[in-house]
Parts: sequence; structure tokens; C-alpha cells
Amino acid sequence: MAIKKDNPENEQLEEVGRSRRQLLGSSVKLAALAGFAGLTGAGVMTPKAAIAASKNSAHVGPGDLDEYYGFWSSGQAGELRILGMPSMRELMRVPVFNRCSASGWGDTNESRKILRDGLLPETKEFLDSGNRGGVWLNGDLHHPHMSFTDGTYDGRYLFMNDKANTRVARVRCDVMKCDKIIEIPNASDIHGLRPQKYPRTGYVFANGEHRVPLPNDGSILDEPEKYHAIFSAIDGDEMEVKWQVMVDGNLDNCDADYQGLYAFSTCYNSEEAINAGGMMSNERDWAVVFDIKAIEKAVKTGDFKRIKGVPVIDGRKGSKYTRYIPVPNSPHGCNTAPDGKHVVFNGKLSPTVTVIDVRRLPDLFKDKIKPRDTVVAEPELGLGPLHTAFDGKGNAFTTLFLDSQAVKWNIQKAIDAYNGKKVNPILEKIDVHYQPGHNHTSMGETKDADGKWLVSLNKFSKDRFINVGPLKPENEQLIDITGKKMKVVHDGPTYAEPHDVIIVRNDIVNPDSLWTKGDPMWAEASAQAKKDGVELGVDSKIVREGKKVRIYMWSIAPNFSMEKFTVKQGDEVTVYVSNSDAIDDLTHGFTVANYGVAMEVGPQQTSSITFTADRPGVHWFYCQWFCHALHMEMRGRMMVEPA
Ligand code: K7E
Ligand code: CUA
Repeated sequence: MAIKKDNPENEQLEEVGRSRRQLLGSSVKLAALAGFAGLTGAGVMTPKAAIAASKNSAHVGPGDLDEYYGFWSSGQAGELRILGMPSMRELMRVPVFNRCSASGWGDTNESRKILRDGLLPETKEFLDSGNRGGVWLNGDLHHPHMSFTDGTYDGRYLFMNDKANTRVARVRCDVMKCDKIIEIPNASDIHGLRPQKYPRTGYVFANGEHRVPLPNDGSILDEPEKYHAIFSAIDGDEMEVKWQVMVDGNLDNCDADYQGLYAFSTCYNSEEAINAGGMMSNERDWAVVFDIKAIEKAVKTGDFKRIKGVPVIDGRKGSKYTRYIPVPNSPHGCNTAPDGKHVVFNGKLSPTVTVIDVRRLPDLFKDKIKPRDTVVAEPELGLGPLHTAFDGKGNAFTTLFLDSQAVKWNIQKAIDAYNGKKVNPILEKIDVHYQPGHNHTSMGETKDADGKWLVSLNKFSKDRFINVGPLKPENEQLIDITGKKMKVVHDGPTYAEPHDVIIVRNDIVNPDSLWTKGDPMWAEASAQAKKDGVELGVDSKIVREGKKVRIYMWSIAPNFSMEKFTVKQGDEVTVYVSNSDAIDDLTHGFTVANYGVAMEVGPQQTSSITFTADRPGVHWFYCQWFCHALHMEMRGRMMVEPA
């Protein structure tokens, strides 16, 4: 990082930063040598302590490790991305709602089961009747969030929404692979998504953004007054919808409190209109507050209608389960502050953000106060406030889409100003490039917000990079927020279209380097192998059952256990490949030439894929992950006898 010499404060910080960074580097290495992150000797700081002590530098040298994981959404690209922070190096892509040529996600039996099992029966029917091959080919992933315990990340799971096909997915953090996807009934187009923060996740809250008829079977069409928006609470352990709430208006973004009592959603369409003009017409829309305990009670006592197997509670205006807080025109982002008390609704078409105090909500639900009485501040920040992040020190950072700026403001000062004091809550504004949507701070949506880094996810990069044609990358800018002044230290181009990111301390995330034999990801393969008398990874076998053929092989670099196998034209062939290498970073693959068959097989993993052998001839199968000096030689023949 180039340090501006005109700022003596920065120079000093950089000196300290260097030595601290070295210390951090050695503690990470020692921990790795000990093979146990917690086993650090006397005088060696734990990663958490080292991060807390270090000063900010975005420079992470070759071979040095990042202090944070950035979990990035990818919007309409449908995958989850993992970046190292603060280096902004892209480390991994995790296919979720997309298809992936490298890993075979969407084609392997294991991934297709995950993509298919959680769909509604009518969706399966639809996908089987069309040309989409039984699973969705696209998704629109906006909001990745980690599971919480006691108000902070716990490293178990990541949850994320698919706006395009109304789904919620979960990624296991031990292997960084998606293990569950469910379609949300009754709702349409899941947008806002947040896990419960306290006592633990628990629920994953998901907003159905668009209003649709219920049931949406064609019996109601152009009668918008009969459409509904649905808020869902999903059990994150079971990945099952526990209950839903029907609301007035629509549902954009959401968040949960730090007490486990309330959840919040913004509504930009209180008008219940079906075009932009209509949706903008009211001066005020609202944020809706859900009383979780009261709703749970309603589920217990039966105050709901069961629709498609889910208890649906009526939370429309006048209901005891919800309250509607008027907020200026078309609010968007919804962000709970790490102080556990304040929630910020971002104005979007209004230059303001609205701050409520959760401690006033019990009185609101008892009707002792009016909805607007929960508002404790409403600072005017600039044009197009979309999302707000926090530093854990009482300050907030809001993106201004139209102004192309990040604005830093102080929550207490905003409250004081609202109470009539002559103070300006705005501390600083800086330009970002250009048109920011989401932003996020390190650990910023947890009680452990550490105030080190802010990322601004800018929708347009325009002139910031060499031209790559009409479609430009986006620009995620890294901003150092430790000093008195915010400082943009890095431009990070990204492909379509990350909406959101979370920044998680690296000691919280501890993925495995090898798969565990018998992992539930390939439970079906394990069960079939058992029936066929095969020990996966040890035995090679061809099992024929009528027209069904099962090929079991293992791989150890640079060999597959089978040099060839023969099937008949028209056979339904399933190939199971178990990677018997137990070495860090030794992934194999299995591709069958001219059959559209390819999959990743990680160390100790079993993957399987099923296809019809309808092309006679010799087809080489090969390993497509460069695994060995003899990687090119890691191949064999599939021979298909003509019928
Ligand atoms: Cu979180 Cu883009 Cu879906 Cu705002 S949304 S920007
Ligand atoms: Cu195994 Cu390349």
C-alpha cells in the first residue's frame, strides 16, 4: 500500500503495522505447524489478538495470509465467492444456484439431488416438462450471511437467497460446499435474507419481495389487490420453513435484532402498485416489525392458516403480530447496529435514513406508543442512501447511490440532532467509484464489529479499469476506516453482480483440507455401493442390472483404478469415482470426452454422475484437475458397443 507521506499519522501507523504483521504471520505459521489453531505457545498471539493489535495495511505479501474471509454474493452469476481480505484476492468460487463446468455442479448426482430435493412438487413437474433438465439453470444470489451464536458469527453455515427462483441455500463452512437448497412456498422471489443473531441461528429470515396471488395457480391474474407478500422463518438446522407471515405492501431487505425478539423488513411498495410510478407515489412507505415470540405462540395455539404445509400467520395491518413504522419514500437496506439497540432503514428515494430503538418495541406492541415514536433519529445524509455498515464504535457508514459517496456519521449525534441539539451527525463523505449499493464493514453485522475495513460495492466501474467492452466489471473498493479520515486503498473489479458481502475474521472459519469418508454429501452413493458389495475408494467394480450399469473406480495420482470399461449403447451408466489420495490440495476430476460429463473429486471425496451411453465408439475419460507430473496420462477408455 502506498502511504501518503503528507500524513505523519499514517507513516507512524505503517511502521507499527509492519512489525505487527510479521508477528501475525509467524503466529499463523506456528499454529499451522502445531496443527491446531488454539495451540499457541507463550508470547505468541492468537490470530484474534493479533488482528485486534495490528494496524491496517491492505498489502498482504506473497505467501502471507489474509486476516479476514470475505464471503461475496455474485448476483445473477448464482455462485458464492470467497475473497481474502484485505488483499481482495479471489480465493474460491462456490457454485450454488448456477452450473459449474469445473466442479460439475448441476451435473453430478450429488449436486442434482441438492438442487432438486428441496423444490416444490409443482416446480419439479414444471422442470420435468420443459427443456431445463430437471433443475434450474440460473439463480440470483444477493445476500450471503453466516450463522450466528450469541450475536456473532459461529463458522457453521452460510445462508443465501435466490431471488430468481425463490430459493434459500446453505453452504457448509467445513467443506465450503452447498449442502441444502429449498424452495420457499407461498412467497415469490426471495430477496432480503438474514439469520437470527441471538441466541443462535435458529431462524433464517427471508423476504418474498414480489406480491403474488396465493395460491398462484392462474385463478387470479390481473387483480393486484389480491396479491400478497410473505415473510418466512426457516429453521437453519433443518432447512425447513417453520412459519410465514402475510404482510401488507412488499418486502425488500430484512435484519434481526440482538435480543432474539424481533425481525425487521423494509417495504418500498406500500402502494401495492404494479409499476414504478405507482410504487413511488406515497410520500412514506414503511418498515414492518415482526414479534417473533408472539408469532411462535400463534403457531402453537393455531392462529394461522396452513398453506402448502406451512403455518401462515396474518400479519397485515391491525394484526397483533406486526407493527408498521412509517419511513420516508421507498426504503431499501435494513441494518441492525452492533450496539444491539439501533436499526437503520435506508431511505433510497429519500436522502434520509431512519433509526429506531429496539428498546421501544415492547411498548409499541402494547400500543402504549405510536409507530413513529420508535424513531430516534432521521439524519439527512445525501442522495440515494441504500445500505449502512457499522464500526462498532458508534459510527455508521451509508452508501449514497446517486451521490457516488460513502458517508460516515455518528449515531448518537444523529439522535442528538433529532432531539433538537445543534450538531451535525455527518463526520465525513468520500467519493467512491461509482454508484455504491451495499457496503460492509469487518465483522460489522455482529456485536464484534471491529472498525477496520469498509468495502463499498460499486455498481459501475466506468473508467477505473482498462476497457473490456460494453459489459464492464463492478468495482469493490476497500476503505481503511481506522483513521480519522476514511481512505480508499484498493479497487477490486468483480464480475456480475455482487450485491452484498460479509467480512469474517479468519479464526472463526476453519474449513477442512480433506473430505471425510462417508460424508453425507454422497450418502446415496455410499448406500448403493454397500448394496453392490463395494467399498468406496478401495474396490473397483462394474455392476450391471438390466440396462443400468454402475462403474465404481478410485483414483490415486496419476491413475484411475480402471484403464477401460465397456458398456452397450443405450445403457444408463453411473460412474462413481472415489479419490483415494489423502493429500492436501490433491483434487482429481473425471471428464468423459464428447459426453458432456465432468466432475470434481476432492481428496477422500466420492462423486458420481449418470448419463445414457447413446453414442457408440471409443471415448476417453480423463482427469481434468492438474494433479501430477503424469496428469495428462491420467486417463482411460469408455468403449460403447453399438446396439
Ligand atoms: Cu441487498 Cu442489490 Cu438485493 Cu441493495 S440489494 S444494492
Ligand atoms: Cu488427477 Cu489430473
